[in-house]
Amino acid sequence: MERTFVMLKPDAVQRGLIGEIISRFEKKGLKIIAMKMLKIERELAEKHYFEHRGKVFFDNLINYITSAPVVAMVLEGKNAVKVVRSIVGATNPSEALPGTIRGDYGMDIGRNVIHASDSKESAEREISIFFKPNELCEFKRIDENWVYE
Ligand code: D4T
Repeated sequence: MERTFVMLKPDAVQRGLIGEIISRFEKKGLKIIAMKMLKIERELAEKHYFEHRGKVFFDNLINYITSAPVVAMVLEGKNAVKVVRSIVGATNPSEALPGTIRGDYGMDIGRNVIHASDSKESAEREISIFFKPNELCEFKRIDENWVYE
């Protein structure tokens, strides 16, 4: 089983999309093993997006992500990183396919609703930034034998 990090961005929270988005992951069969709502401090935002430091959109990205609360979570499942990225859709919502979260709920790259880790390594790094090890819950979901062969 693999773990990935997902964050519902301030626009998702402000637009009342938390439940809709979480339910897509639950129905798919992904297991939520950690979740919290928080207002991201600038320092944390800059750490999370360190790879974009110096780019033209960096300041706007940090202002946006720190502007209102977010919902951070860890999802677990077979090939979770890849599966979640495909549910999330392309970075730019105007190019994201209908049926994906960004394709269904977004219009602008600077308001793209959700973040999901793009590799196993990023997932591990991002999970450790947002969660302490004892905040990750190990449990068996009752439907696991019906989700997996
Ligand atoms: P995140 O990291 O938010 O899940 O997005 P992606 O993984 O899909 O895309 P990314 O890292 O390339 O971009 C991070 C973040 O920056 C915003 N952005 C990106 C932007 O405002 N303008 C741009 O030109 C790009 C490339 C959107 C997502």
